[in-house]
Amino acid sequence: MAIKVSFKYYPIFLFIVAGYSLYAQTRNETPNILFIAVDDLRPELACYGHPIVKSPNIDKLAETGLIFMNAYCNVPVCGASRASLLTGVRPANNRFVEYNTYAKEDMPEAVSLPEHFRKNGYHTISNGKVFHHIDDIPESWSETPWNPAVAASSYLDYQTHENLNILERGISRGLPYESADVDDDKYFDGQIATKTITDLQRLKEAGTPFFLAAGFLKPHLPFNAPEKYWNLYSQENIHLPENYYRPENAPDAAIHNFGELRGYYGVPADGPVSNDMAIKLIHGYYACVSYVDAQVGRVLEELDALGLADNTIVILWGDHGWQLGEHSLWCKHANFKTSLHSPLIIRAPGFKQNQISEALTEFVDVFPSLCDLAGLEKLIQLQGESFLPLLENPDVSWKDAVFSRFPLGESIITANYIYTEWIDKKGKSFAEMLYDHRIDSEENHNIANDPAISETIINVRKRLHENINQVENSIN
Ligand SMILES: [Ca+2]
Repeated sequence: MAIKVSFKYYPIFLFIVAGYSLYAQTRNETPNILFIAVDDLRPELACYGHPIVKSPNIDKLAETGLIFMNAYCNVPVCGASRASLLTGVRPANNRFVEYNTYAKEDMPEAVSLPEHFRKNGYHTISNGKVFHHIDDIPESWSETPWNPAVAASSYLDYQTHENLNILERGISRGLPYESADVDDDKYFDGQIATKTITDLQRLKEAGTPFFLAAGFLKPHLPFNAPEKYWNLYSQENIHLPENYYRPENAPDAAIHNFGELRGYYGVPADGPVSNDMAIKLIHGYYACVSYVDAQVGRVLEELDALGLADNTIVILWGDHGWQLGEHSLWCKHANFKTSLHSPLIIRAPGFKQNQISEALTEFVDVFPSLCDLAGLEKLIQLQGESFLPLLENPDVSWKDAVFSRFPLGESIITANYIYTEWIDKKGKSFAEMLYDHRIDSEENHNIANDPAISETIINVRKRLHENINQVENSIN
């Protein structure tokens, strides 16, 4: 596999790796990894500047670590994004494309991130949704992966009579949300937190280094959460996005019919959802974010209580963004920033607290970064760059661009622009869009056809195609 690696940051990188290795040797400890994935979580968090959402526990993690303000997923759909992040390999035309991707099928030779740690003496555990499929790359785990949704043969997890009655009528899905007066552990994510806490206690006793993954299932649809989290928000403070419309000059390829949402009871088969339902969807998303935040808090509290926090790297990520009505869209599967921009927060022992980085990072960077932090060899398959230098100095000069794709749309994100070109299977370009984030951060005006910026288009397209060629050429 021929991967072209940029050595632009190599000297500073070597310096930091040497420094960190010395630090690790001084401590004579191998860091544990607490790996927290949150399904469909976009940066709808107070620590990312959201004015309403209550996320005190993830905010606290950010305050004690480093928050990446400009992290992007490499493909905005569950299975493919997870397969890419967990192998450190970029998605391509025929690799990591769909929601139901199996990493082991698309890339049988790949070694997964937890597998690499396991082979280096770590005890690795998978709770909840980590890979999209619980049996993907089974060599990853020291214990049989556990997911309460798989055990229940359903991710729906409804608790209210209203939704259970809908299912009893033979309808495959209930409403896209519910508020139930139940304890946290009645829903799956509470159970995932409880299992993870029990594992932490067990791992503390065992004393071996661990890679413990907790994959929370919300805020994925349906937006089911205990009532107390709905009650954190007053519906009168929840509004449709200002750009609840299709962007000016956006190509048809940019817009989809949010089929994932339409599978739920009460959602019209075509056309927009009612404004009442739109507000409830946003309210439900917020409630689920706060519910998951509380579960993350329970796990982090236990990490502290057990005295493990000082020697455990904590990383939290959402697998892609989500459209909460922006551009008239719901769900993911789009090439707008709202579908690609994702939370990424890391806390590593020995590094400064309360750090904020505006650097462009992408999910393929996670695997090599954790290798560096744990002092493990970086595998030749890895296509991202370790962001260890950003932990040392969040303002260091960094990547000039990151890349995402779905499914025929190839996107490049730079400091100023996001550009997407749709290319059919024969290599023919058939649509494009460009937004200038300096003057149009919400991406409401596609200016790809504006002659005044034709030179910009040429430059970003050239850079995008360099990456596409590099990725496609990396496939055996
Ligand atoms: Ca997802």
